[in-house]
Amino acid sequence: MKKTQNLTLCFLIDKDNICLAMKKRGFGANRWNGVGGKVGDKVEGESIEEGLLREVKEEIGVDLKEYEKVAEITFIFIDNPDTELLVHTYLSYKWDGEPTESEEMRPKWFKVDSIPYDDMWSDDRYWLPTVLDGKKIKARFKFDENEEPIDKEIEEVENFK
Ligand code: 6U4
Repeated sequence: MKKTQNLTLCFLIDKDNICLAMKKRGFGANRWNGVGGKVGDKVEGESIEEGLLREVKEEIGVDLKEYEKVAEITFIFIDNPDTELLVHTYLSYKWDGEPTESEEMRPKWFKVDSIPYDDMWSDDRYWLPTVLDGKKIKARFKFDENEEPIDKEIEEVENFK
């Protein structure tokens, strides 16, 4: 039976700057990424949005005030074919507080035209520019044992159901 694990991912945007965070430990360590994590793991029964707000606060210490869902991305790993990761991805333009380092993440602002794709998950270059351009997408990536995408599908959508 296929299992789906819901996760969240959020990028703060301030004019032409984007906040990325260096993952200091665990899954995806040593890469720049948005912030987020598993939904329902630490807090049973939480909604996707509750999970989003909780993880952003835990990882970089900010309270999101306005955010918009921009992507739903499914990741499948060839060595773990029975579990799909479903990553609910958001952009936020309004929050309280300053991004601050935690045990898990070290945030840093980058110009949107110099995003360090070589030091990020290898799928990001295929979809992040599109969502930063104001579009919404659904995508699906399959990774090989080296976490390189061997299959990708990306479609633009009007909205999410
Ligand atoms: P723990 O360590 O259990 O507290 P948690 O913060 O709940 O972990 P974690 O670290 O597994 O969850 O979250 C992974 C984060 O990485 C989520 O924000 C989703 C994101 N992510 C996973 N695969 C990704 C990929 N291929 N590309 C990408 N982000 C990915 O851009």
